[in-house]
Amino acid sequence: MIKTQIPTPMPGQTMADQNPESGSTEPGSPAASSPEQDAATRADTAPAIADDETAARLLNAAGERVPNAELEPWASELDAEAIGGLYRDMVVVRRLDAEGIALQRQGQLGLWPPLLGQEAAQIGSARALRADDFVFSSYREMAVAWVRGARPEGLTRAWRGISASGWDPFTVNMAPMQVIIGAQSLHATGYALGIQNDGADAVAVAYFGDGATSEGDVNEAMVFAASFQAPVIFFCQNNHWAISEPVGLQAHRAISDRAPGFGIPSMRVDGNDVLAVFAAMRSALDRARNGGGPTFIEAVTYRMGPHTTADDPTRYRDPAELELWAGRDPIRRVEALLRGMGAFTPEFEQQVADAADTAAAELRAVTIALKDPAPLSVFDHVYAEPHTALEREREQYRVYLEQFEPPEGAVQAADDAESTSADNGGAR
Ligand SMILES: Cc1ncc(C[n+]2csc(CCOP(=O)(O)OP(=O)(O)O)c2C)c(N)n1
Ligand SMILES: [Mg+2]
Repeated sequence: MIKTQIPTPMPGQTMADQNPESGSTEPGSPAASSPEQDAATRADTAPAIADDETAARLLNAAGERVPNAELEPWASELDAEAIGGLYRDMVVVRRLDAEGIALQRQGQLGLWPPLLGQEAAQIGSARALRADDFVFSSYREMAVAWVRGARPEGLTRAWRGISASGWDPFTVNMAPMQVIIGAQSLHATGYALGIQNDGADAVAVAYFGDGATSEGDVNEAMVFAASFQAPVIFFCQNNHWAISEPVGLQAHRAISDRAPGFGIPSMRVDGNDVLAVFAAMRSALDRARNGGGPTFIEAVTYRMGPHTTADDPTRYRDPAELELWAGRDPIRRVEALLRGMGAFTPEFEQQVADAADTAAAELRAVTIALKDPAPLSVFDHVYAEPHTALEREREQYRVYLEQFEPPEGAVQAADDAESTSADNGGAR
């Protein structure tokens, strides 16, 4: 499944520059070019960005089933109805994602991290989980939160800047999204050790990106997970970019190659194939539930949009890449499969379109209706127990705020926000 790649030049280097005698071309050194030129060079030198040959799959880009003895047993329960459900989920979250971008552009959200192109990786993996499994994600797993049961306002609360989490972690069994790259892999491993100590058969799952695999946290989590055979799955969505850094800069071999070095079995699957992702996840879950310890899954996918709405990928990536990956669209291939099975009827298509429109309209309505919290409530949720330093800071801030006229409607909004926060249980 895994292919070795020839070391490629670092950004700003040519192959000749890899010779130490040829002098320094470190990015940022006097000889380095402008950021735009650096970005162009990176895209030119990134290895095998188009190469997904080594990823295991059950469904190719044309929507044809392909045999895979390792994955097939784990996808056997996916009949036409179940595949239709995965298709519906993917269409709905793509629509929610588009709505999230629109809401940000209209000033209703501060930021939005699009998942366009990663629907199969997120839906296939999340649908494989049980309700008592526990997810620790990054900021990009809106579709996972949706599947876990976070409802529309939960997807936007944090991006509107009014709450640290959109959902109650213990209702949906998913921790608040993590923005510190890779940190959630440690949280997941710790939680998995708790499951182990309880003698339960639930599994913890850490979702992170290709870039995160270069962080100490992810590597430390893998050491720990392997040492204690923790029931944790490291689910890496290799979307080929860490903001503007191509994956080839940090990974001169497949990312999934790293895990065996820690003693963790790994799989490299086509992340745009929802069936393969589901099967890989099911197989890893089975191992973890039965005392077989951790698994690392690399889902090879592609971030079709910007890193976030604050990013402009046209500054650093080649449009030809997008074209290539548009041809590997995760949703279109399932549509083709369902058509072949005679299950893509006009009624089904209409039901899915209606479900997507309803979800998006609800997301818009509930987001716009979200009230700002009272400014002083920021002190309520930082520490579990109050303490004098916190009280002092709160008082100082209260006096500071008193200097200003409250904006029109602010008092009412603050009162409402307090009750909303309380109604929302742990979602603070
Ligand atoms: C510890 C840490 N370092 C740097 C950042 C800034 N940062 C935010 S997103 C990101 C790239 C992450 O890329 P990847 O792990 O591939 O995830 P993706 O955004 O592609 O889903 C970086 C470096 C951060 N949030 N946390
Ligand atoms: Mg990435």
